[in-house]
Amino acid sequence: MSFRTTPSVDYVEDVSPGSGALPPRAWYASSDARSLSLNGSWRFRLSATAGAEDDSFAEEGYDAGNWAEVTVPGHWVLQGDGAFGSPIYTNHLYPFPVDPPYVPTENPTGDHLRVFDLPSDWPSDGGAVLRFDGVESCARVWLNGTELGEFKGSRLAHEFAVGELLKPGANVLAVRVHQWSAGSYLEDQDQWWLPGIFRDVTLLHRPAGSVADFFVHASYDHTTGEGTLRVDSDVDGRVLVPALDIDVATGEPVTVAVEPWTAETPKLYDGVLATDGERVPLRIGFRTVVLEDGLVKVNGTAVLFKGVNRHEWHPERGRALDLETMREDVLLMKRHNLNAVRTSHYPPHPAFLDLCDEYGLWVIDECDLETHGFTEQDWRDNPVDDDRWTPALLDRAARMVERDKNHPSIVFWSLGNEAGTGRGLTAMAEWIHGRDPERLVHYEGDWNCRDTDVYSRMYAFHDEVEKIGQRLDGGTHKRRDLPFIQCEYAHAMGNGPGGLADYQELFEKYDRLQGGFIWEWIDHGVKHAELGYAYGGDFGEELHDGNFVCDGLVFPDRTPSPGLIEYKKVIEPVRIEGDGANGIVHVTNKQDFADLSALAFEWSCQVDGETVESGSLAVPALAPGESAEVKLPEPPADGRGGERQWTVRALLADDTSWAAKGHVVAWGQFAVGARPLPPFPATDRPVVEEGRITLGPAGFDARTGALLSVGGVEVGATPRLDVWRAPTDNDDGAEWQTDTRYGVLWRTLGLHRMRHRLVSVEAGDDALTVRTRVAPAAREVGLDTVYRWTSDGERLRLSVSVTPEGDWTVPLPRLGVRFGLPEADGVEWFGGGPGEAYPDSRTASMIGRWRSTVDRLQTPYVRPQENGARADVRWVELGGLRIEGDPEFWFTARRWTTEQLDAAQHRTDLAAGDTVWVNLDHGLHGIGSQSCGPGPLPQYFLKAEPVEYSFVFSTTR
Ligand code: IPT
Repeated sequence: MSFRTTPSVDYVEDVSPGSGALPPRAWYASSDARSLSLNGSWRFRLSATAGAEDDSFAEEGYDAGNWAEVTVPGHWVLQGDGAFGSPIYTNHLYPFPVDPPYVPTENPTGDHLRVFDLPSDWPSDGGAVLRFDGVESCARVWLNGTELGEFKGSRLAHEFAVGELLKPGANVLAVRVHQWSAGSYLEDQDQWWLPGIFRDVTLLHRPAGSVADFFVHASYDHTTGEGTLRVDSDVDGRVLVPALDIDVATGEPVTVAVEPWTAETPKLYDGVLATDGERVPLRIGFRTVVLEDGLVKVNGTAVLFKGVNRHEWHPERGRALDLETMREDVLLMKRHNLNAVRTSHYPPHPAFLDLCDEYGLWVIDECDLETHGFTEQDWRDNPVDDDRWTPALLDRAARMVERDKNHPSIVFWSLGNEAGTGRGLTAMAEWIHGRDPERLVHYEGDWNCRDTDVYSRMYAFHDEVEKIGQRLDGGTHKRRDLPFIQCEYAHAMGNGPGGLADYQELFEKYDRLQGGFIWEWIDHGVKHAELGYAYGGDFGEELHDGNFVCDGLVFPDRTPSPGLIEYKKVIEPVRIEGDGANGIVHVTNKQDFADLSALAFEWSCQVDGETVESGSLAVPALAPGESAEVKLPEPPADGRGGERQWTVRALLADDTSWAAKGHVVAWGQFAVGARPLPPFPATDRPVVEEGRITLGPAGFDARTGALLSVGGVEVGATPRLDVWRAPTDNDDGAEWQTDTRYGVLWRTLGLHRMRHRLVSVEAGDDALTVRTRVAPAAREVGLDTVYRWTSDGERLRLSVSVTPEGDWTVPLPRLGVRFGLPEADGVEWFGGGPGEAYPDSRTASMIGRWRSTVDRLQTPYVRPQENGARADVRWVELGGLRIEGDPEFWFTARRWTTEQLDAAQHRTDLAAGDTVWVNLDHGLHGIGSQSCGPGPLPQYFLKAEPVEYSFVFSTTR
């Protein structure tokens, strides 16, 4: 015999999208119809299972006085200080058994209750709808004790008709939210699992005769300069666009001369859709998106996407984003020269798309769909290839397209991410193509491009991308005629990505390559009292993927990481190159639509990194793709024989909506001549006395050859060869990567525990020579290292020569010297800055005079790792010492050792010691993006080869 002891929760595991909700429609804010936000504090009760509690809480008069409270929008696991469970991070693994459509009995369920007063002047005519903009993952809703229905599709809007149920005075809204549901199988995105009502809840008045749904069709004919507008509306009305003298009936096309909308020139026309019942504001952007000549063209021009993948993230509020945070993302993107965003991997809060229309960003709007975990079972039982799930997939496609269809910024609809292939995806694509033939369809998972209008891939290596650019990649007939984008590339996890400039060069070289989208925008670190930012595993998850969730161009608090600064330079809209010796600048407009009239140009001339003269540079308002040569003034006289260079900058000529006048969008630098290197005469001879050797300003330990002091500056630890760096996420690489994962091999070889055997200390006529052999235990490979110290009486020169011995099958992480200073704080240098740079991420490093502090030199990656190197350093001053390099060197200083950095798991594991550790490197190995893509390209390898390099030390005190 079987009987039920719990209320029915069958809908939770039902593959259907739900019941009771209204059909999807455009998302908009009416000008005159009333609305009431139901955001705020709600009563909250958490149960361990879906059916633990009956539904009496939804009844009027239920006393929830002893319940806890949560803030809506929000995720309950991020509220209540752990009392409501914790977040779980997995990349693609389902954190429950793969047994579709069933979910665990342990299914955290949050009952939410909100009693709201209907304003006394709330109109009594017409109807009302209750809108949920996002609830993860399944909700059942009651108003005043009457059940409205249930729904799934976490990042999609759902509305219910509630006009009949509303009452004057107090109304009781009850929402039961289940963390897991059949819908969870469709939402296996690489992110935290975060249940809750995480987007707005709004009550909307729907006056009689109000707009139900409408579709703005606004195309642009680049051959005539005319736009055609037609607004289809379920309810007849008129369409008014005052600036264009448009006043037409809905459904009627009208053609007039317009300025088109592009991401570079986001011209929006304000309009109104007026029906008997309401006025709806329109923001109309005229543009036409087509696939033509194998290219994605907007308004007749092929577009180069300089994009990023954006997840919604806030370190305290998770995916519950406020408008200011969304605006901050858009402003940061615009200020860093990005022109495109893929809303990985779900439709964002609709307000974000308004911002993209307004500020100008091309958008790939992606459906809330990913079934990645099925890859673990070779995609068996994948919901996208199982007809029972197709209604849910079509519901998701429709909810995305209908909600977002009026945004000019959206050029692609994306079916979802990492869901394999199957009939359900084809059905989605067919439906979308039919509903909106004016946009293109994207999906990465089908390399045959059966359903898509673009060949899209992720993390393709440079050589393959080049082959695709040359159309030598084969593929289906259909694919061969399609343009190519990388919907994800350059994995920005930890230090990196490296290799961006090399990708960009390919994108610019081959027409078929229409750019890409960096993975990803922001680190999803969760703010944490003890750890700084928490990542996978920090909440004791059974399965997790560690810090793979921190792979963004900005840190969790949206501070740009060096990767974003590098990307900004790599994708700058103007290329500024020059011939410094002849004083010629070559300027190219690399934009697709705008001329250069928004920019002003400035030249400056530096001697030894310090600007001595500057002025403005007249550059013609070049059309897209055009270039010009412009003559620079005569360089200032070479009075003190320093190193002279030009810097030319392109700045905003006026304030824009996204940055102020003077904001630098692009720059170039070119040397007037080579860096002069004065000779260093070795005039002094080492003097040996009572266990100590004196050479010029320096003292050494006669037994070990260790440097003890220079002038008055005590050296805590003598400069000695260093090859180790705390491996970056990109050094360690992802286990599936085909490139060699050197981070792992370096440790296996023992490069983190090199031993230094002292061979000899020789005080000669003009030099102190210390010979050593540096090698790891258990290995025969080694580095013969000779330190040769000389002095001109005032200064001290160290020349290091390194000769590898044995069979070195790996590149070196770094090659240089490391030493310790007892104290140092302020740092000044002449070289690359102001930020971090590595061999394949150094494009943004600008030569100049820079000042910082040891603390500020650190890049605080969420998981600590190698960071903070400055490139091309001619000299640096810190801790009372001045160090000049021959040749230029890489400089790093930190208050902890590399070993401590290597051991740290979170920022808070790093504590300042009493020594400042300084690395002066002759070479560094490249960074690459192997945490999900290729390692460094061969030209950025630091090969073990014989080298010699030197430094001159003097004191500044
Ligand atoms: C790719 C995913 O699409 C994305 O969501 C994210 O997980 C990214 O990788 C890595 O951070 S899938 C890739 C593992 C092939």
